[in-house]
Amino acid sequence: MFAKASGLAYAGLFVALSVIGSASAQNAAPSGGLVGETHSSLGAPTPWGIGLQPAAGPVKEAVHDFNTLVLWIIIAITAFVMALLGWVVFKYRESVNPTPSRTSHNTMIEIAWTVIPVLILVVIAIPSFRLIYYQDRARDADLTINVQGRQWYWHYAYPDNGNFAFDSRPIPTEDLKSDQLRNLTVDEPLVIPVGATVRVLTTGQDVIHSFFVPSLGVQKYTIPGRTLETWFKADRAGTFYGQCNQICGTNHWFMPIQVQAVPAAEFQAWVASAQKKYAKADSGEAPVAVLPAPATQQLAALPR
Ligand SMILES: [Cu+2]
Repeated sequence: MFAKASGLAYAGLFVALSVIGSASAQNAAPSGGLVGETHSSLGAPTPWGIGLQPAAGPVKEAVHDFNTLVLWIIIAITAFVMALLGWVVFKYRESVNPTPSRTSHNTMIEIAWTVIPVLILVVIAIPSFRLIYYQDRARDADLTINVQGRQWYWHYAYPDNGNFAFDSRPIPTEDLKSDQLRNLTVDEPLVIPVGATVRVLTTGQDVIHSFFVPSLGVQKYTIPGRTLETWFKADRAGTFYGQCNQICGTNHWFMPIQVQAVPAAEFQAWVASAQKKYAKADSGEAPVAVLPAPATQQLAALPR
């Protein structure tokens, strides 16, 4: 029985490896494309959506590739274990096998069920580390944006485009226009040029928040007293939504993120108007943290 079982284990590994092979082959082809290369791509959750949001840039495409690889490995392992269980239940049922074997050790099979999982983990670890280092730093960034998480709004600064800074808050439900998304559309979106490598430096003013935009493949904690780096690139124009995804206090829901990717000329025009409209980031006249009305009311109601 054990000789048979270990033969089966090797057969299972062979199946698993060939599945991994085909999953890697798929990686060579472009993946994670968005439906229609329209001028206004949308990165937002959809009702009954399954799986990851479509990719709007290279970082998210790499996330998709890694997710596909791990998914196929999970499918192979699950199918193999289920088949093995079914085989044992059927073949060694009491009616055909009344006196079970009393064997308690088999060196070969014990080595196999130790080494094979290790190999599977190595197969997962290599692309996993590659992805982490790919997301880690912006090489040859075209612009830098400072993102600061605050209780409870986002504070954005453009240090190399005139060093202006502004706050971003959601549009209250009662003021939403028909094309605006509840708890996602904000008053002052983060504007970026299409195709530019955007370096993001995150800090936290008060507690830990997290800057998370699924369709651009970016997620970074904003930690008080630390500066973390990551990057993203939108390879098409559009609106890409995200949210703070680190529970940061009573108005955590009040921190949606809206990234507006526009053509370079449009971005320059926006920068020119933003320099006039917003305060200098380090002038000492940066907007004072004024809590929006709902937040103020909720805070006042809290027991102290
Ligand atoms: Cu939060």
